[in-house]
This record gives sequence, C-alpha cells and structure tokens, in this order.
Amino acid sequence: MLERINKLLSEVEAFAAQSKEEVEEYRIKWLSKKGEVSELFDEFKTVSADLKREVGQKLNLLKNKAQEKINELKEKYEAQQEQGNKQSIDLTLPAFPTLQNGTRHPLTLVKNQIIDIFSRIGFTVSEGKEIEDDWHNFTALNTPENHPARDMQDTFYVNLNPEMVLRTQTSSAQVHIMERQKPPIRVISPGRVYRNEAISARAHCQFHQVEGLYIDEKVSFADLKQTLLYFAKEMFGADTNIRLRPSYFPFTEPSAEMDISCTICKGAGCNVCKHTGWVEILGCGMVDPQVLINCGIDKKKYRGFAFGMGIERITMLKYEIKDLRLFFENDKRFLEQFS
Ligand code: 2NL
Repeated sequence: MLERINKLLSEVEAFAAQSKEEVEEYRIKWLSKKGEVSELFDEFKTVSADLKREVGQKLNLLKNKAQEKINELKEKYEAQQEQGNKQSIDLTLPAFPTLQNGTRHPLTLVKNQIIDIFSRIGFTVSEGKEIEDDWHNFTALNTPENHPARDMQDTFYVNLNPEMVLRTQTSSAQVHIMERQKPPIRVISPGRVYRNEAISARAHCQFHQVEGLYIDEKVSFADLKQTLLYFAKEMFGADTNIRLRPSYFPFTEPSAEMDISCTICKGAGCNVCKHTGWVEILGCGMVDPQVLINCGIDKKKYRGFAFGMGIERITMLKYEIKDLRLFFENDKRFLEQFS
C-alpha cells in the first residue's frame, strides 16, 4: 500500500495541467468520493496496527498535497480567465469597429450645388426619364428628321425601335413640362444623358447635364445673360466674368455659347484655357418659337430662354480633374478625395 501511496504522491507532485478542464478531471480522479485517495482511505482500515501510524501519515500527506495542487492550479486558471474577461469588456473602446463614412460622388456634389444656385432664383427641378420617345427628344425640339443628331452613330435606339431612344439631352424632360404646364415656367432638369461616342479622356457614352428653361411674357436675352452671370459668379467665385459667342442649336434662336474667365489662371493664359483666358461652359439661347408651338404654348404671348451645360465639364474645372473617365470608374482613391 505504501508503494501505491508513494506512486500517487509523485504523480501529484509532477502534475502540470494544460487547462482548467484538466484540473477538474484530476480533482475527480484523486479527491472525489470514488477517487483514488478515498479508495486508499477505505483500504487503510485493513492496514495492520504496527503500520497504521506510518501509512496514516503518508496518506494524510498525499491528501493534503493533492488538495493543494488542485487549489493552486484552479486559482491560476480562474485568475487567467478573469484577466481575459477584463480585456474583452474594455469600456473605453468604441462599440463597433469604426465604419468609414462614404463620400458623395463629385458629380452629385456639383449637381446639388447647381440645383441650389438656381432654386434661389425661383427655378424648380424636374428630372424626367432616361428613355424617351422620338418626339420629346428630337421632334418637339425642332430637330428635323434628317438631322445628324438622329443618326444611329450618335444616338442609342432602344431595341432598335426608331421611336424610343436613350435621351441625348435633358431638355426632353422640359418638353413634358411645357406640354403640361401653363407659363410662367422656371425649371432646371439635371440628369444622365447618352450619346454613342467612343470613350476617351474628353468624351464618354454617358454623361450628365443640367438644362434650364424660363418661359414668361417678357423674357429677354438680357434676362438670360444676367441669369447666367449670376450662376457663373455663384459657381466659380464673384470675380468670374462671362462672355457670349454666337452659336447654333436647332431649338434656340438666337443661340450662343458662354465662356467664363479661366478659373485656373484668372485670364493670364494656361493649358486649361489654351492660353485664351476663357473656357466654354455652356450653350444657350432664346427658345425657338417653333418649339413653343410644338409644345402648345402661344408664341405671340410668351418667350423663353434656355441653356444647357455638362456637369462633368463644370466639375472638371472646379476640381481640376484632367480625365473624364475617372467619373465612371468608381476608384475609391479618387472618390475619397471629395469627403
Ligand atoms: C449645350 C447646349 C442647350 C438648350 C440646351 C433647351 C431646352 C428647351 C428648349 C430650348 Cl426645352 N433649349 N435647352 C438650349 C440651348 C443650348 O445646350 O451645349 N449643352 C451642353
């Protein structure tokens, strides 16, 4: 029996648990009611009187050592666990990993700014639809049957249906307004338009426009010019100048293109303005009376001005963006710069 006690004693002394579970396993093995130490105590009753003293002492030593060892290891693992708990509930940490906020697309920023500028002088917003019929995109806007803009090369036809197109300009939305609403009309139409063009640094098959329309009894070219001067100064700064050059559009007469004094070099001459001091930003004119007739508006009573600009172009000037393709690639490194 002494031999068994000594063997167990060295097992106890050598014991090093790997886990809390293992400590519990050995507590049961040694110290539970049916454990090895209890078994030895049962057997102790049969030990002869002359050995009782020696065996009894050894047995008590074993029991105490085993209990000590178990307690010591138990404490160690409990302390470890408590430490871990403390770390996982550090209340000074943010509740969630910080989510990065998205940013608005630069075209959206500029579109919103344009809407804001025109809404301050009484313009409302009508976005219209991107798929239009031939009448609203071309015919009503005085673009005749054989006009090159209608060419398959320039316009996307939906399912090759000659009646339905992806709009090439947002004025199609304004034709709907003119058909529905009695003047005065003051509306801008921001939105996406499509042209069948090869993609390059300066051209894309989809881009964004804002067109504006003002129809009332006494609208003049002077009103157009003053409205666009106000816009240019709000958009590019109070020191911005404008100039109008004669041009041609099927839906306006007279027509003009508007330049602003170069925002980069302030007129001194640079690459952006090709050393002219001026950069073109929009087309405009007095609404052709035929367009008014097409939309059911009395051409004797009413006149109108209209204008159209590319949002990409305004954005490129404002943020000095050199390549149009950046707007459509969704590269985060580009987009994050507009937070
Ligand atoms: C350009 C030229 C322009 C218009 C758009 C318009 C709308 C109606 C009637 C008449 Cl409902 N005109 N819009 C007028 C002149 C020019 O855009 O180069 N845009 C980028």
